[in-house]
Amino acid sequence: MIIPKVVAVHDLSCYGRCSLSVIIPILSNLQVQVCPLPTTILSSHLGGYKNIAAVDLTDKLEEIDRNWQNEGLEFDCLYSGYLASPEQIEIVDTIFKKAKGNVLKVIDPVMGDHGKLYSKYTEEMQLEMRKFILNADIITPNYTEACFLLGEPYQEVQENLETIYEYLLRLAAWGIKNVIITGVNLASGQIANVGYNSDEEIFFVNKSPKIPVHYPGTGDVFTSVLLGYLLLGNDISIALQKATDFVYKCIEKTYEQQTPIREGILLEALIMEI
Ligand code: PXL
Repeated sequence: MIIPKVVAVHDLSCYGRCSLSVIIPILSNLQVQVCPLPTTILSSHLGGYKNIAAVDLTDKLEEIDRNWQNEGLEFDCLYSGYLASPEQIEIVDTIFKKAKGNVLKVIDPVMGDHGKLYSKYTEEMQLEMRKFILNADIITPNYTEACFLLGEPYQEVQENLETIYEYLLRLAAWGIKNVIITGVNLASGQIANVGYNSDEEIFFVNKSPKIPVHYPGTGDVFTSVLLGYLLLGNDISIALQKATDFVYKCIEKTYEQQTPIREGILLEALIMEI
């Protein structure tokens, strides 16, 4: 039995169901081994809690990576998400660049949502992120992040997907094989996740009904499910459908329970349904 190994370069938010707290259980459940490379330990995620306690692990990233190399460890995939400073982006960029062989590189360029950058996200980090994503085989920006990467204005609602197709082609033209833009708000009242594979020159569109709530961590859930299905050998259209369906189910079931939004989706209740 071959279990794929993923290096997951993300923060550990200890409360609020995002980043490593959802990535590890989801990928494990899909029979993928997660080797966390934790960038920061935070008392919670940054979306709704005050006076967050943090341990910055920037200095440890290279040390952990060196140790793994000295041990001769090999991985099938590098997967990064929220990075907290330009230094972290630079270090992770070096780690991605020196990965040898057939290593799938997945970058979720976590920078913001709802038309705004996260409060700690500086102009410099945005520029670093633009360079860093050039390492990727797959990127999964949400619509807000796609706008920031391309320097385009944020629009609350899309009449159709023409603009999104254009954004996908522009990002793919940077040399990124698979680009997926998530959370596109359509005038029809639906939410779309839209992908493009530049090898086959095909678009993928998955739509789900819009539920009027935004839980933190759903981007991490989405990309983890997508990645798990890809590493199990599914093609991207199947993986995208699985990720879209699971995130929708999580939001729908969590919304029914009316739990605090900042606590994220009820992953424990739903994880067996991935
Ligand atoms: O889910 C993305 C994410 C990751 N890490 C931290 C966050 C967020 C989103 O708010 O605050 C620390």
